[in-house]
Amino acid sequence: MPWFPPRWPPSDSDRIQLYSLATPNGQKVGIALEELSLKYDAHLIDIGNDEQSDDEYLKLSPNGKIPTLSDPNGPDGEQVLLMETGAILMYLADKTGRLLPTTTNARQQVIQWLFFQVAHVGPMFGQFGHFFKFARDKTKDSYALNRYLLESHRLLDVLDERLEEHEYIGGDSYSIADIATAPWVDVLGGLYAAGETLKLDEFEHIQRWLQTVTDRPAYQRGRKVCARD
Ligand SMILES: N[C@@H](CCC(=O)N[C@@H](CS)C(=O)NCC(=O)O)C(=O)O
Repeated sequence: MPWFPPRWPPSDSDRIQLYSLATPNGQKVGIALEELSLKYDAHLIDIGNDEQSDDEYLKLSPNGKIPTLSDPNGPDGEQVLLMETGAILMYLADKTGRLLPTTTNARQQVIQWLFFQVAHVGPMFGQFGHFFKFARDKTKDSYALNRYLLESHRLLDVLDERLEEHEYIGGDSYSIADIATAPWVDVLGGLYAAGETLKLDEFEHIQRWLQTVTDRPAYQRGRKVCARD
């Protein structure tokens, strides 16, 4: 029998359950679920109120972070519980046979850039946003901000070069690597208001790609899943 956290009961116990908040990490899974036209229940986990540390939530995510996903009808007839967006996106792609190519080289390219996002883009842009926006008044020392600013800029260079040669991050087609990366690039000029500081306009290939991705109706619906307002 599938287990559901009593604090966040399903509306339909056959559906995928998403536990999330519309931060860049949370948005990735909402966007993928919308792109794949999967039916799901969305539960807002308010990290501002420390709901990610609730004992029931920790059974979904031992690391106490959003988002998490539960599929009560996993492919082997067993419930699948997952934390970590890279693992969740790969699971949804494999479940549906979409957004991840099947030939070895093309598949590994997408996985490589997906790992690049979760290992570098997310953590570094997140630290940059912390010191640039959220903790601006907490320290007068510019060391941390400069460190993450330089590294974020360097990562944008890497992405821009990749997108000069390929239409999408993973290669020729839209994939989970784009879904993982776009919310993190979007937030720089959006909530972080760091467009000028990072000179985002100068990354012409990123701008072309970001426009194409954010124009997708599923992206626009998915980014609002588990939004506070
Ligand atoms: N590597 C994780 C990162 C998840 C993550 O950092 N989530 C943040 C929100 S964007 C969180 O839950 N923060 C709450 C906390 O740190 O207590 C993933 O890709 O899923």
